[in-house]
Amino acid sequence: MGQPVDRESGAVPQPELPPGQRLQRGWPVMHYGPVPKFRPERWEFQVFGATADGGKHSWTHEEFTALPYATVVADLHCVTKFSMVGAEWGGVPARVILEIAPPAPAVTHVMVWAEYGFSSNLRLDDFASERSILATHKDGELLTAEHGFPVRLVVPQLYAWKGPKWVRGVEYMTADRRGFWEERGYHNIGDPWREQRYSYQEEPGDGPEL
Ligand SMILES: Nc1nc2c(c(=O)[nH]1)N[C@H]1C(S)=C(S)[C@@H](COP(=O)(O)O)O[C@H]1N2
Ligand SMILES: [Mo]
Repeated sequence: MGQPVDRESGAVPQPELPPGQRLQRGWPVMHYGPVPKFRPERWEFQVFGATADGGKHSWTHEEFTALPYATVVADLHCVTKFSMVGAEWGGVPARVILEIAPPAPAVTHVMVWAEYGFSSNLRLDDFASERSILATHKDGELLTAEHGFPVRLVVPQLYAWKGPKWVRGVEYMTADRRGFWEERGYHNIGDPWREQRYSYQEEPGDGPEL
């Protein structure tokens, strides 16, 4: 059984994409700056900021990869308009981190930090969503260096820049603050289904003053 083909047009139906996106074959590499070199002995994953116990939590690479593992099938939507669909991401659900290193009750947002100071801010609810995952694998294989090894965040309901590659930590915040691209003209929330691409589209309440 192949894909169903529309008899009149001969077209293969496309998976449903957010407005303005087009399907990309293969998997492009897209990021700002160089690909960091992974040094396991220096790597740790940290949770800090407004934690419930006031302390900082950290895991070595070995500890991080021993955390509960799950898979999520999700698409990547780049704001430059390509989408990569149907990937199976494997890794540590963001919810696991929120359970083992809980935020203080006043936390509303998180800043996800990556190598070289790259960052992206998310509403706590987006980070905490069921399908948000700190991925170590794609389609059953370890991520490659250029796609974010050892860990990248995937938040299926947001544009892909909201998912840093080479993640090193999560900062719990009691007020919103803009991350790297959010300070540079991209939308503070970044919902692809609402085409929230650029900060000039923001409405009052969508983000901190620019
Ligand atoms: N650390 C880091 N992560 C990043 C970026 C970046 O510049 N730095 N770019 C984002 C953007 S814009 C996209 S589209 C996706 C691309 O992921 P890919 O290269 O695996 O396709 O990574 C995101 N994660
Ligand atoms: Mo992107």
